[in-house]
Amino acid sequence: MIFKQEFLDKLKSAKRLVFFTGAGISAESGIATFRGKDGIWNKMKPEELANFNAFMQNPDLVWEWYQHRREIVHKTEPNPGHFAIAGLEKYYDVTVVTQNIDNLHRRAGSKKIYELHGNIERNFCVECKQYYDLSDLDKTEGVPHCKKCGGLIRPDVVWFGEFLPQEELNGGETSAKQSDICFVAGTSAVVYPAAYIPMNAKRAGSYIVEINIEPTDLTNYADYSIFGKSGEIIPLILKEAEKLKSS
Ligand code: BJW
Ligand code: ZN
Repeated sequence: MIFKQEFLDKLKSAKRLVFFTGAGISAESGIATFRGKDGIWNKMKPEELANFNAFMQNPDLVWEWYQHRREIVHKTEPNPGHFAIAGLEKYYDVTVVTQNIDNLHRRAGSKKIYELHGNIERNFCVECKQYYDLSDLDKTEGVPHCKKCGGLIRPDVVWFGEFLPQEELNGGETSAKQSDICFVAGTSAVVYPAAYIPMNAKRAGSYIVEINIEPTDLTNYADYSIFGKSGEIIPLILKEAEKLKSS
């Protein structure tokens, strides 16, 4: 792969990198994306499962859906894309701003991570807000109940119509605005307010590099679009950085 010279120049002078990531970065680990031809939501309507009303109407079904996805996440490993992002920390101040709930960036060794849509390992009581790690919960059939107040326990993820965690959103947005290069990897960039982050980064002067297997809503906005699998492209970027930063 030959990268555009303008991008290589940016990579040489850059100090701060942001990786704004979505489901596509975990696709090569075996986790299905939401949209696109193999997306889980071609088979299941998101509004039926990923919103609070759906949970209250059918908590067992929604809980079982998350349990199923947890099993998949526990069986998978970070892929070369996740590891290369962590590897770039040797040369840059790297911040990951992820829409993913799967923990794979952390497991790959990235240190500074903002999770915009929560984390599938955490849960909380809808009544008293008590937090529960998965290990704190007895394995039950269907949705577990709070040990303090008996309320329903839900995954700590952000559903449609819910606010994003303010500190994560602010932290992610600020890092992206301050970055020299903002990579946008494996996201369709259609879910807001997360999708505003790379746009605001560009307005603040960052150089936007998209990595995706196909064009997205962001492609016209990006300074450079690299079409290919993130698990193949990002390791090549790490190799370039190694050369540039040691020369
Ligand atoms: C590869 C690859 C490989 C594959 N290599 N690439 C402004 C305008 C319009 C609508 C709104 C707006 N503001 C708010 C809204 C409403 C709504 C929204 O955005 N709707 C749009 C869909 C139209 N937003 C919200 O409701 C948000 N909350 C909110 O706004 O609060 C304020 C409010 C409060 C009260 C009332 C009203 C408003 C919350 C959004 C929460 C999103 N939650 C989910 C579920 C999380 C939990 C779970 O996982 O179950 O988050 S939805 C789902 O989409 C998930 C993802 O994080 C998110 C983004 O998806 P992502 O990551 O981009 O995945 P895909 O599948 O879409 O794309 C994968 C990409 O990878 C593709 O492009 C592939 O090509 C690519 N790919 N393999 C590289 N190997
Ligand atoms: Zn409770």
